[in-house]
Amino acid sequence: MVVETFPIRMVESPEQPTPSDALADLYEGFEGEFLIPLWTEIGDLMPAHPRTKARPHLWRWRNLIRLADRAGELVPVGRGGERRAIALANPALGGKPYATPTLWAAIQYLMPGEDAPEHRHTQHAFRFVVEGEGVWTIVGRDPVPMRRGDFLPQAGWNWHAHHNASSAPMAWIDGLDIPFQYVTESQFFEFGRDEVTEEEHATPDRSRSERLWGHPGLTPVGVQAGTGSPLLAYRWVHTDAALRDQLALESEGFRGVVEPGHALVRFTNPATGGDVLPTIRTEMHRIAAGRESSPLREVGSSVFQVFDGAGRVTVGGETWAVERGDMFVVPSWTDWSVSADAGQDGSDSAALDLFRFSDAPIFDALHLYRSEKA
Ligand code: GTQ
Ligand code: FE2
Repeated sequence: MVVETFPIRMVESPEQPTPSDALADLYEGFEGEFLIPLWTEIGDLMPAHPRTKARPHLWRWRNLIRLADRAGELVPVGRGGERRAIALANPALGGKPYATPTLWAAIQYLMPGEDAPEHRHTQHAFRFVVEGEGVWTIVGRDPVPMRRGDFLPQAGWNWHAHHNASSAPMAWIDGLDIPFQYVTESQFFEFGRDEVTEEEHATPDRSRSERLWGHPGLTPVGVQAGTGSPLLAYRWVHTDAALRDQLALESEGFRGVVEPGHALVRFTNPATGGDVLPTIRTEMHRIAAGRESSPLREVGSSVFQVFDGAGRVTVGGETWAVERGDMFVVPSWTDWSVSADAGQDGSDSAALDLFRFSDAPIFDALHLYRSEKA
């Protein structure tokens, strides 16, 4: 039988006991009994502030979409693999398909006429569309159209399938709390029906969920909302108008933005006003042309996707010029800031729009969230 041993470090240092044969014996005794002392581990276990294992990293959309297109040609989608989804793997997380220690981010791809089969899982999920249209995600038998700029949350344990009803391939991004549920060992998964009905292949312009829950400030009385947002699509027209109004109010001299030149909206659950998903916070940022956000560090990790415009992003020691579709990671307690390129004519059509998702609700719920101006 192979007994795993824990390497307990005996080192020469003012904070450590003086190395000796007797100390080596003691440490061997610990190892034999599967015991580890705090004093050799404390620096790593209990640092003064979060020390992330993840690394800032940027994925270029042109590369993501090129490789997803190729996967569309070579890789079938169906039962077993479930989804033609390709995960962003943080280069510092040991080859795991994790964008951050808690978050999964992937590009998913469906060919014309294809179906991704029905299933459900405890992992909370969402879709965000940076370009294209033609896929309906069918959530609890409600077909929900997906188009550029739309944000579509799917709280855990809802049945869902995807159907491309158009004659062109479509790509979008998925965000899930797969790594968080993996490390906390809380996942469940079930296969659904192998095929959804013809009725569910319907292509309505709006989902039933939007007809119930998609009217600002109006809650349908007598309708039960489950876990996470009952509204299954947040449409770009609304998000865009909210951001435009914030910046317009600011330019008119009224209070309207989180900081000068930076409009910010959070996607919220209309039944509670809280985050759309129990473990994932999602936001849309708009940085006016030529403006920048102030550097910030926060507990928890985020993934961003550039929705529109061009600018510069600084995360930790890295700076990148970014454009539409590019995705990047901000690890925990890592300084980040963004700036929008100056517009040709000074018009705000050159604003930088950034979709962001993070694990903040987890830390909020546990009273662990902190932020600091860098
Ligand atoms: O679309 O249902 O990227 O279950 C990962 C797991 C997408 C999905 C992913 C999933 C899905
Ligand atoms: Fe899924």
